[in-house]
Amino acid sequence: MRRAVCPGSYDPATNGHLDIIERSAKLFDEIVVLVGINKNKKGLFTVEERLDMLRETTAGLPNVRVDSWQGLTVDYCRANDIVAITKGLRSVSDFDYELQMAQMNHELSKVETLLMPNNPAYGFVSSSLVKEVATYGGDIEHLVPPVVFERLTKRLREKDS
Ligand code: COD
Repeated sequence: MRRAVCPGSYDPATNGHLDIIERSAKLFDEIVVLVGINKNKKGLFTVEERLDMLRETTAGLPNVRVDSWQGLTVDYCRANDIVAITKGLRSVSDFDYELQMAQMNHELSKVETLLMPNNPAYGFVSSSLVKEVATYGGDIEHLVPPVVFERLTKRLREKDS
């Protein structure tokens, strides 16, 4: 079985993430959507909440599962017999950063990285911009999965009250 991971913070997942997950799922027998735990960065959503939203969002993709990990992505790959990391590329600045990480990860573990050009419909979408726009009442419903829209709206309302 050939497995790959789609790592990210997913705070929260967007339709840009989902596009990369769906396309990755067509290329491998199994995809693990991996939420990276960063103890130094407090997200808007807890890791459990992110996993929950990702589970609901990917429920229709039978070869996709969801997990979390604190540490190097390549260590997760080694421990779980995973041969590749898949990432989306939105811009030249993404490319510079992702290329360096891909080379480091290969050096550390021989795990390959697949860099996929993003769907242009979501080229401007990031978790942080979605949160910022939603905070000021902008419409982001078409940019995120339905469960994310629902929980993001609720979370921002709770923060306001
Ligand atoms: N369209 C297409 N792809 C997208 C979009 C979009 N609109 N938005 C995001 N993506 C893709 C990108 O490939 C991005 O890399 C990935 O989704 C994740 O994005 P985020 O914003 O959720 O996550 P990041 O960039 O904060 O994730 C960082 C990781 C957790 C992947 C990274 O820090 C990591 O691998 N950490 C573990 C420690 C480690 O191994 N470090 C690397 C050492 S070389």
